[in-house]
Amino acid sequence: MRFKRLIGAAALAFTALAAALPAQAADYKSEYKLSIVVGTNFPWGQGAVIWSDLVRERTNGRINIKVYPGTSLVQGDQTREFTAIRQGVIDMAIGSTINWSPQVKELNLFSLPFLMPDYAAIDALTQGKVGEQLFGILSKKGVVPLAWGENGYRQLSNSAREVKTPEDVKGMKLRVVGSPLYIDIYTALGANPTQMSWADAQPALASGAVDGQENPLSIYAGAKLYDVGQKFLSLWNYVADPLIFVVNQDVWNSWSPADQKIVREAAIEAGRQEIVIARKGVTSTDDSLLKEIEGHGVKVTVLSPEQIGAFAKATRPVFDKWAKQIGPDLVRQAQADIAKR
Ligand code: X2X
Repeated sequence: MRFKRLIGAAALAFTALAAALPAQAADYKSEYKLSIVVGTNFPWGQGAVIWSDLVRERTNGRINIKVYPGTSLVQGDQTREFTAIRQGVIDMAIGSTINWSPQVKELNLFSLPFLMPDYAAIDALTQGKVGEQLFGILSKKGVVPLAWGENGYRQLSNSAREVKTPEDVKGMKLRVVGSPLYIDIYTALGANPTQMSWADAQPALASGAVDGQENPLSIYAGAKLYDVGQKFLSLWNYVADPLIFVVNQDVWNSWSPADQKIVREAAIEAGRQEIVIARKGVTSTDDSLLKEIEGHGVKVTVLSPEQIGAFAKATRPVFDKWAKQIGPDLVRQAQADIAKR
């Protein structure tokens, strides 16, 4: 009897131990869903591939990431991506600040027209105090921010005419992204902006339902927008959207500290590499992507500082209105860090 009880106790203890020991591994999912907006042939998507490959290798497959392009986990509606990450419908993502700005108003900072005149200005924000503050804000919203990447400076294309002055965009029907700030910018310029997802934008451009759009050159070229009549391209660097690597908070908590470290370091490494890829071919020392675009019969217009000044002046009220909503202190910090870059 006593013996039996002993055996019973031992069996119980063993079961408890068995349950406790592999608990951590058992909590791991067989697949982690990583959301991005475009495909893996774009710099953005390459960043996702680099991140997931590094993590898979370094965790010996414990963390197996699958990339879901086209924001397919939210049926292409990229403005719902952030909410889906918080809710755990999406485990991890590399997201554009623009797409998450409806839920995180401070991310509109990067969309303030003509705030960041060059790459050093973008870096001064993402790699400095502003970046830290934004990561702090994200951390309180159910996601763990890990690293910065870049979609790029957004340039304006259209099928109708060369754009050099605000006058030129008057009445133009333009597809814009998911922050109301963009509606304000193009309304201030006298254009006719309409908000739609990237998935809807491409057929709308092809059918001529809209005249133009704005996107980084890597997206313009990767999606072959020159083949859907977008033959006029104005380079004006008016805004740029950084990308942010994040993991859902609960998913993050389910990983061992050692695995968390691997995922974080891999994100930082992938982010660095992705930024290099995103900036390739669009600088004065390497303009190969621009040349490729021109090769498709596109009229590329590089706006002069004076021409850019006219657009900055016309959109200044939008800047001021949104600076208040974003937070005047954060905007002042950004301007100070850009000034001393
Ligand atoms: O929708 C866009 O324009 C894109 C692909 O650049 C973003 O996701 C912000």
